[in-house]
Amino acid sequence: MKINTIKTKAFPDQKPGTSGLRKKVTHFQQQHYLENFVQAIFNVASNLKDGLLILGGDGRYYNSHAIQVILKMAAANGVKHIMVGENGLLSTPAVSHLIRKYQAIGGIILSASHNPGGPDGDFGIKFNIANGGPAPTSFTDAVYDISQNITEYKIAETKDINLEQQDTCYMGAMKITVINSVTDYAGLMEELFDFPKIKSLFTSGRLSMCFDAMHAVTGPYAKEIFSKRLCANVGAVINGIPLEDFAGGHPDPNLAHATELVSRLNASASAPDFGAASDGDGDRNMIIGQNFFVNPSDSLAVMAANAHLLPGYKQGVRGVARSLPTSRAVDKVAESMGIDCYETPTGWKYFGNLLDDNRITLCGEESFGSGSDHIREKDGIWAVLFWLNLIAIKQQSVENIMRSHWLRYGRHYYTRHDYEALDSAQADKLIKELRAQITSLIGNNYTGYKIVLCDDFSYIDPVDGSVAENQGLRILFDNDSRIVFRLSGTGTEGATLRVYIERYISDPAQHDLETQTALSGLIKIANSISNIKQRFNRDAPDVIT
Ligand code: G16
Repeated sequence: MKINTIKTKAFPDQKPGTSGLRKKVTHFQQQHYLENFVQAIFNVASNLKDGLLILGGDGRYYNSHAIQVILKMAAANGVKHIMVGENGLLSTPAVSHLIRKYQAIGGIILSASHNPGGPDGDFGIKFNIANGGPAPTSFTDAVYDISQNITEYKIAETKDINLEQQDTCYMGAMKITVINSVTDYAGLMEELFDFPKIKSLFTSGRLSMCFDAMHAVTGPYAKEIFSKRLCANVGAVINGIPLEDFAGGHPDPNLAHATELVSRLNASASAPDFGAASDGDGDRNMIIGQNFFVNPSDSLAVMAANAHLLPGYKQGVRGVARSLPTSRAVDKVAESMGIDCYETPTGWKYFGNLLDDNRITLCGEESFGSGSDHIREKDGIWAVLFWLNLIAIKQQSVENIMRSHWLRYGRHYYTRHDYEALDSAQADKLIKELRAQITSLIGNNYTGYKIVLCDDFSYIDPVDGSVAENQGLRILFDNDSRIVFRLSGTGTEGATLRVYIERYISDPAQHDLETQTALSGLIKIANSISNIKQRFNRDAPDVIT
């Protein structure tokens, strides 16, 4: 096998964001762009030489091409063995599990998560380390540094590998195993949850469900687990065939994008009892009941309060963690259970050390992500199974489970307002100006809301002492309300400003308010502090979750 060393030039924009490198497909299609970044990964993860690498993606446009390139570059860089998903498909949680199960050195996941796909859509690449979790900042910084000085990369000159069937072959000395994308992951789920109990919900006709795979990677996982192993109702999985462009959709499991699912659950006659959706690479989840939306922050709180009832978590919950902008619903549960609750920056990578150090069992984010110590990624199908198992135990609807939770712990009304495709320089200026004035806001009164704390969140990892600064501007009010401003680290067009708004109400008589109405006072305060509408000439947010 001939190995070519190709001369190249650095690209200035290869700094990974919240979750890997995400750009337009057309950007990745520039000559050497993908190869430069992959070579930088191989240089940093030098222990991949002679080790095992897991490789797969969410099936979006450019996935197949990128996999063949990475296989050839891996062979040229001395990787000993690669396990790759059939047809190049592996969900992000499945990769995390495979890394742990087969003691791989790491995994490369090709995905831009919930971002749209297709030739004009987005593509992405991320690296997960040996614990199964996203590479920490020290790793991604090193990759970026190398990408800035790269002059050449190595690639084998050989034919493409057939990924359409499970098989073992060699590329030079490198072994390639094409594996079933679902089997190992489905086995792990059977260990964690009471499958017979969930199955009896379906076979007895007590529950019907609808899972929207959004034409992304979870289709095959959902069909195997919900339809085949759990015998869910006919039509339990919709949009279950992974497509390169997600059928033109936006594979983001929220009320704005999972519209087919939402309309099915809201149809009064014949509506399924339980609805769920996942995103492009299968790590996000949305849970809904009939005419009822479960906020992701609330979902995490419900999980923390009830995990001990489920077989995989009967030892109890050691501790929990949430990202800064996630509502503090889980904090209330942790407080009542007497366990630790960690507040981390946005990004699943910040949970890795807490999980490895056995400080937490569950963690989650407002961005439709929840997970546990079973792997080191958030996990969409896992979250759906968690809720199904809980319903089977409690024999209650989604809505009743949520309402009983609020009754006990109070309700955290919560919303996120996204302003997308803003001019990046203007968005940076806004954050800079807010940062400059933030401490002076303390003590200010806005009709019933008094500011008691204002800062730019920074985090010291309690395990390794690493520091992450400037992670979001948070404003706390004396009545437990909160506003957080930060810029997204996952967009590919201009800047996305996220405004997170939260209000706590313990009085059950006020648990039925419409969310935006309940938060209207705080929404006004957020705008008056930041002046977003006038600055960017926007009447309303582009997306509200
Ligand atoms: C990624 C990260 C999450 C993060 C989310 C939003 O999710 O893994 O930890 O919460 O992005 O990040 P941002 O607010 O910076 O856009 P995913 O599902 O896109 O990989």
